[in-house]
Amino acid sequence: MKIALDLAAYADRMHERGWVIFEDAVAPSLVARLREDLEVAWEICRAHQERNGVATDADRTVHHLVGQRPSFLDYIDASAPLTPYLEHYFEGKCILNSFGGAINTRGHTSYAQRIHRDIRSFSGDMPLLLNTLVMLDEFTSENGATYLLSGSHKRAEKPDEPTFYERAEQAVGPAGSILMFNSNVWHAGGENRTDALRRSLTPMYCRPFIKQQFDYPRAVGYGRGAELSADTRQILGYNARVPATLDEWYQPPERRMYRSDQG
Ligand SMILES: O=C(O)CCC(=O)C(=O)O
Repeated sequence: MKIALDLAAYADRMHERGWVIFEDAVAPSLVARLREDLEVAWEICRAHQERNGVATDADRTVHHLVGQRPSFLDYIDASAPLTPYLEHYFEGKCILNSFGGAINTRGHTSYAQRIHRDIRSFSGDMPLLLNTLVMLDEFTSENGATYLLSGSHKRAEKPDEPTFYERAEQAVGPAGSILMFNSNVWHAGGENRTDALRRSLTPMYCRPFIKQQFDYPRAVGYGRGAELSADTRQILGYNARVPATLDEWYQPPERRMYRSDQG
């Protein structure tokens, strides 16, 4: 992964607008594998959604991809160059909060196309949650590039719909670009008015003391922690786990489930 934006410019944009795009960040070969695996993940998730009666309002959305197919874990590995940007935003370490995706198609809508933000409690200046969206196809105004209202991370109130669509900008970029935004920013997926797919991944990150939406270390396997890179182990949450037995609790600092450097 290559990130062309320097940290000072990133910090400035995140402060003022609340979002940035890292253009062409993900290698085309990995983008191609992620696209293929997204289709497989859709079949897997769809079967669960249908079995449990929650297959509405979903327009081919998928959830908790790490562990479903190898390329999703490879993305976490490849995204080590994001760490300085993530740590700058969080003023310290962070972990993966969720890792979903979507295959947006003409004529279908999903919950992500309503004006929303992904943190239920406005957190103001306290960085708790951060969205990313990996463009697996080129994002254009025609295929539904995400709308974001710049600066809206500084206000608690939801903008009304006319104001939002009058002022919001669309995050356009070539396939392989990463949109990153403060989770307090009001945003909405756009409508795909083309016959081509608009595919995305949406890894979200949080401070390590916040509960993950899925227990990624358990899903990947506690036993596999040692074979992962230090960055991947950190991001998946291996350093911020909850002990479930006294044996897991009573451990020397280097083997604790929740490490002292996690905030
Ligand atoms: O699909 C999009 O463009 C927006 C995704 C979104 O709203 C989200 O990840 O919260």
